Amino acid sequence: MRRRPLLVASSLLALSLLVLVACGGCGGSKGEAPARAGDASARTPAPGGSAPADTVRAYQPSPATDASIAGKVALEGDPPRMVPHNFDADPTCSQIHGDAKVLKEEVVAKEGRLKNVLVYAKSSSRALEGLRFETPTTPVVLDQKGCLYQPHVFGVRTGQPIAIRNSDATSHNIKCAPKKNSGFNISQAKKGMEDEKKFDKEESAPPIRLECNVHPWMNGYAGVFSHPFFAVTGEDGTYSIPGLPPGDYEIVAWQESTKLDGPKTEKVTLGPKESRTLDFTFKVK
Ligand SMILES: [Cu+2]
Repeated sequence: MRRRPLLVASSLLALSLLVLVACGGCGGSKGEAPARAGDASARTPAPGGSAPADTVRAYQPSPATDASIAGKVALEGDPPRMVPHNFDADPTCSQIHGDAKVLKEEVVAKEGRLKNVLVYAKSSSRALEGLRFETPTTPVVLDQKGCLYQPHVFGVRTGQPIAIRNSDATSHNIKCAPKKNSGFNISQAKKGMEDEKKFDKEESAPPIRLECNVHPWMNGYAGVFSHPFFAVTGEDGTYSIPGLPPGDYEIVAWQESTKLDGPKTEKVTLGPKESRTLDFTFKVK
C-alpha cells in the first residue's frame, strides 16, 4: 500500500502524456482546434491545392492577430465635369430638391480624391482559403430617397437581405440584370413600401447595377461578397478594412465611370497585427 501514491503519480504522468500526444496542437496554431482568425499557418493549404472540405473553418475575429488595410483613392488628371441631375421628369422629385444642384455621382472627386470606390479582398485570396463566413441576417438598407439610391455604391454579403425602401412620395421601380445572380424588376408605387431581396452568388467586378425605369437618372451598384472584407470610399476618398486574417491578398478597387481607367488590383501580404496603408490611383482616360 505504501507504493500506491507512486503508482497514482505514474498513472497521472502516463495519462498526461497520452493526452498531449492525442491532442497534438491543442491550444496552439495547428490541428483541429476551433478556427482562429489570425492563424495563418492553419488556414494555408498545401501549394497548388484548395482546402479540403474537412479543413473548412468558421471565421472568428481574432484581435490579437488580425491585420487591417486602409488608404485613400486618388484621381490623377482633371476630373470630368460633374453634371447636375435634371429631376424635371417627375415634379415630386424636383420639388424635393428645389433649386439645389444635385451633382451626378458617376465621378465624385474632391481635392483629388475619389468617392464611391468599392475596395475589396478577392475571395480567391490565399489568406481566405478554407474559411467559412457566417451570413449576416441584418439587412443592408437601400433607400430610394430624393429620387436617388442611397447609398449609391454598397457592398452586401451573399445571402444577406437587402431591404429596398421607398422613402419618396412617388413611384419607383427597381430592376437589375446581374451576370451571376437572378435579376428582378419590382415596383414600389407608394412611400413606405419595402421589399427584401438577396443575391446568392459573389458578383463584384463589375458589381450589380440597379436602375429605376421611372427615373432614368437613378442608378446604384451592389457588390456581393462571400466575406466581410470590403469598403466604399467616402467623401474624403478614404477606406478602411479591418479584421483581416494575416496572409496573402489580392485587393481590388473598382469605380463606375468609363471615363477613368481601372479596376485596380494590388497584391499584399499581411503579417499578424499589421496595419498596411494601401492607396489606389485612377487616371482620367
Ligand atoms: Cu425611381
